[in-house]
Amino acid sequence: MSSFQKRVFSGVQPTGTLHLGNYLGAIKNFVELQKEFECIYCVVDQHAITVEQNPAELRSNTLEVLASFIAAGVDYKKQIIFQQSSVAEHSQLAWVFNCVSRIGWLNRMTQFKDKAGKNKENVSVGLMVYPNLMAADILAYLATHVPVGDDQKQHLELSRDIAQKFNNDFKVDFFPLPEPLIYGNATRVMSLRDGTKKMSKSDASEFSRILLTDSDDDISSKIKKAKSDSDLIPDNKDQLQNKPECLNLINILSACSNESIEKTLVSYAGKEYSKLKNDLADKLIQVIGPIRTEILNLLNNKDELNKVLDMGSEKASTIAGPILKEVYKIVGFR
Ligand code: AQP
Repeated sequence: MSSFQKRVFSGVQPTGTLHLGNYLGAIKNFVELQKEFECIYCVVDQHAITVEQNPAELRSNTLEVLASFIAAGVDYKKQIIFQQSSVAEHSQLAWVFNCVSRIGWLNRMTQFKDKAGKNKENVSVGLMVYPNLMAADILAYLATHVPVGDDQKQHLELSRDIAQKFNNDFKVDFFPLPEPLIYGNATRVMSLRDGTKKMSKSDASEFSRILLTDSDDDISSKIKKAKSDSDLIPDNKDQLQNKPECLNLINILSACSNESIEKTLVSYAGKEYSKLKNDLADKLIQVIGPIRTEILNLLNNKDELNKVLDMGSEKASTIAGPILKEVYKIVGFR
C-alpha cells in the first residue's frame, strides 16, 4: 500500500468530558504524530447519537472535545480539526459501506455486544452499523494510519476488511488498508474502581476516571481512593498480571513519565501503595494541570472554537469531496 500518501485520521466522541484513557490511549499520540504526518482529527458527533444524547449537552461536549484537542497540543492551524456532522461525505460514504460490509462481520463486534447487552433487539440500528461509519470516516480521506486505544482494534480490522472488499468487488486499488497505531504504556487505561474494566466516560462512578478538567484536589482524592490491596507492590511484571489495579496504576505512571513499566516497577517494588499513589497523583497533576487550565481558557471563547470547527470542516470537505466523487464513479453512480 506504499502508493498511498501517509495520512493520519482519528476521532473522539463528544459523549462527555474526556478522561485519562482518552488522553493516554489516543490524544497524546495525536499530538506526537503531527511531527511526522498530515493529521485529520474529528469530533465524531454522529457516532455519539448511536446512543441517546441530550442535544444541548452534545453541542457543548463537541466544543469541549475540540478544546481538549487544542489544549493537549494539536495544532489546529497546521492540521485539520472538525466536526463529523458538518462534512456530509462521511455519511454518504457510510451508505456505500453499509452495502459492502456484511451483517456477519458486524455481529462479531464485541463493542456492539457489550453496549447492546441483553437489549440487542431494542438498540439503535446506528449502534450496530457504527463500524461502517468509522470505516467511512477514515477512508473518506484515504487515511493510512489511525491512532486509537486498544478497544478500537477490532473496529479498525473491520475498516480494513471493508476497504479490501470494496477494492476486490470493484477490481480497483482505490482504498488503502488503514493501519492501527496502538502504542504507549497505556493503550487500555482501566477503571480506578475495577482493574478489569476499561476507564470510560459512561461508567456510573465518577471515581472510576480522572477527567482532563479535574482539579488538583479531585485528582489526588481519586487516586487515593483508587482500588488497591494490602500487599506490598510486587517486583516483577508476571506477578502484576494477577493484580489488575496495581498494573493499571503502574501503567499510568509509566505512560505519564515516558518510562518503561520495568523501570517504574524497580522504583516501587516492595513498597506500599501509598508511595505509588502519592507519586502518581503528583505526576498526574503535573500532566493534566496545564491541559485543564487551557481547556477552561478556550471554553471562555466559544465563538473562536466554532470558527476553528468551520475552518476545519471546509478543509476536510476539500479532501473528502473529490474522493467521494471517485467512489460514486466506481460504484456506478452517474
Ligand atoms: N480506557 C481507555 N484506555 C485507552 N484508550 C481509550 N480510549 C477510550 N477509552 C480508553 C480511546 O480514546 C479514543 C476516543 O474514544 P471515544 O470517545 O471515541 O469512545 P470510547 O472508546 O467508547 O470511549 P469511552 O470513554 O469508553 O466512551 P463511552 O463511555 O461514551 O463509550 C479512542 O481512540 C479510544 O480507543
